[in-house]
Amino acid sequence: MATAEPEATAAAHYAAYFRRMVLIRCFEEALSDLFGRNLLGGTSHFCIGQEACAVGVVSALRKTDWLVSNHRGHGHLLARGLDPARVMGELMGKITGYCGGRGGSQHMCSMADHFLGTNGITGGGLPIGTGAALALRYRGSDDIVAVFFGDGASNQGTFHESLNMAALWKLPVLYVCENNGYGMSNPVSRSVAAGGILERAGAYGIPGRRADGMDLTAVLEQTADLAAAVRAGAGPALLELETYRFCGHSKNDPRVYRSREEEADWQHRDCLERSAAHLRRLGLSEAAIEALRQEARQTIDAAVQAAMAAPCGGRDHALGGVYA
Ligand SMILES: Cc1ncc(C[n+]2csc(CCOP(=O)(O)OP(=O)(O)O)c2C)c(N)n1
Ligand SMILES: [Mg+2]
Repeated sequence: MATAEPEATAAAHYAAYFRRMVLIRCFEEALSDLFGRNLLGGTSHFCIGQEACAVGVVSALRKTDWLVSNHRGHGHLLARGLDPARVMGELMGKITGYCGGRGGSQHMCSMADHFLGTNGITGGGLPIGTGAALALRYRGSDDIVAVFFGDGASNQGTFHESLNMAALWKLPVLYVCENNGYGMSNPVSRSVAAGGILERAGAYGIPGRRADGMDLTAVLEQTADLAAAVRAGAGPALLELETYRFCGHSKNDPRVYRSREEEADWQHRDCLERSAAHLRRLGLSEAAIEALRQEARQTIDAAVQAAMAAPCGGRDHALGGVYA
């Protein structure tokens, strides 16, 4: 981070970030297990491998800054501090879920947490976040918006339209691309022209950075720098995070479009392992690190139990909030 912290404080902060990343991974592993046992229907997009992106970006922002997510959004929700039992409840269609179980994985929002929603439409969050930034400007707020999207979404028209307007109007929005190398089975090398996502921002005069999305410290630092400039009125910025999803695109993806060797290379860069090593350097014992992992696992176990025990809404509940 920009300001130097005393060592004990730095270790405590970093331990909290690490615990949050483990929490996200445990959540996704629990989901995978529930799907495997047919206790959950439909599908889901796991963010295993990308946890440092969610936790690094969200932790470097204020709690009052607004977030917009995409279809791979569980990490973003949990990084903001939403209750895992209620996120799980939403996935199970329970009334305890953040949208009463009506939205599920890809349509989950919490206005109280300044979270404007996950989104199943590729690139759909970009104009939402850009519009929210315009609204903040009208209100005279110094909060900003961060929009998460993928490399595939940068090929959508919404990406270009949003960046164009945000640049023209100098809107307080930070575009965060989690470049995990693929949009479904399509590699970036075959789908993204102009060099990369960062270069595309440059075409609109939008400044940005490219950072190692597997390195929590790098994500924290780059986000803090860019967010400070956006907040100060410099206009939009873009952060491209190089990352990888260790899992398939969604629940049933045999991953025939990439090699096991490539996956192993990225596994060696696992953000959880690297963060654990950093915690050791900061003086945490192996037992203390294991306790953080254990605590996260227990929280997720309890969240699954609570979500499973919660009721589903009836017919009237399902129609609640329908106005037309
Ligand atoms: C408008 C639209 N087109 C296609 C899809 C199908 N789809 C779902 S996810 C996805 C790939 C998105 O890739 P990327 O933006 O890189 O995100 P990632 O899945 O890699 O996190 C596609 C094409 C969709 N949901 N919406
Ligand atoms: Mg992608």
